[in-house]
Amino acid sequence: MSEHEVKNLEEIFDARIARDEKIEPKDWMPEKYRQTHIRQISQHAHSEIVGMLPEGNWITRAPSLKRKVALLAKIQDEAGHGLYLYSACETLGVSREELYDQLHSGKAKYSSIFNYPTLTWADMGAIGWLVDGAAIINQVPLTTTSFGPYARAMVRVCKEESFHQRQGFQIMMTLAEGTPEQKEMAQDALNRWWFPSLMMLGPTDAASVHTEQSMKWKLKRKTNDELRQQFVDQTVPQAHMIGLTIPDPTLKFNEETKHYEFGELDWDEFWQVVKGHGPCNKDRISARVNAWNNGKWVRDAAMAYAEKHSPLTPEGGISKIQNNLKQAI
Ligand code: BYC
Repeated sequence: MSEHEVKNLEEIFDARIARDEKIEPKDWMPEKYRQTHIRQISQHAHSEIVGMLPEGNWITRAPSLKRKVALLAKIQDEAGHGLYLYSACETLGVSREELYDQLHSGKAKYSSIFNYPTLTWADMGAIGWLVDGAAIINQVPLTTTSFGPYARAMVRVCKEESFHQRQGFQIMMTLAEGTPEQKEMAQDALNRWWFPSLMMLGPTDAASVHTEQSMKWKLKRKTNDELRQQFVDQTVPQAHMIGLTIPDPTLKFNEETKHYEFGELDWDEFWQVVKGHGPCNKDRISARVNAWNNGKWVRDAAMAYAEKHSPLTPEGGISKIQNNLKQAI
């Protein structure tokens, strides 16, 4: 393609973005747009799948059958989110195997938040309330993102995340209204998950390398700092409502701006975790790699079954059609 033709296509593409049209997989798109989407959507998919692990740790120790059923359902939802997102990513021309390989080899990132340990049952409440709460704030704007398959996946994901957030908040509320020990457990979980949840929304706008371009492409609709402020403004009153204290002595409500002001986050800790040196990074990756290796026989069996029953193979459909024909004659 000549330079002139590419420029022409770029102009058409930019005009479509300006008109808020959805870009679909077979449409022409700049290579950088495609690569940026593969990066973000695959990181998002990996986060959903790795995010099952900290909660999976508590399925066998949930305090009642009702709590166990709700937690199981939530974790299964996360698996579903991962699958929609991997499928959306595949429409951009990358294979599922490549994406898994990037995760297992440590090349791909996933959300920093899932590299922290889940020490008590209250952590299940804190994850639902804070982590899924932050995820909703991040993902609602993504329902109007410019790439069609990503936007559509986000609509369903956000509905399910709302249930997750409520089940988490309900766990925290029950603990906060319980015995002094239970309330202390809830407060301890809030103390440990508050700052990692704020950092989950990404580095400050000043340090964010992708925000400017992603906002132009309408991949991102809000900046990391805007999302973080929205999360703080929404969550602080919820903590007050259930009698818990946000572990930030500098936190204060600004009557003029109508926003909460909060303290500096520990960005060194954030980058350490992102680079693989958080408390659980190694455990998370080895759990995924083991699951992949141990699941090989299931994938092989599923492929053998599919081949046997495929209308395109002699053992499968064709012989079945022949048998049916013979019987009909
Ligand atoms: N952790 O330029 P920036 C869930 C990286 S799962 C690790 O601001 P961007 C759930 C970033 O990738 C929900 N890395 O990037 C599941 C970039 O590095 P690369 C997960 C991070 O993309 C189970 C560099 O830092 N949600 O809800 O413009 C149970 C510079 O950052 C993080 C999503 O994935 C991080 N936290 O903005 C419960 C949402 N933050 O790629 C719950 C979709 C940044 O250049 N993703 N980095 O090597 C996004 O919205 C955006 O990608 C982000 C970052 C806001 C996260």
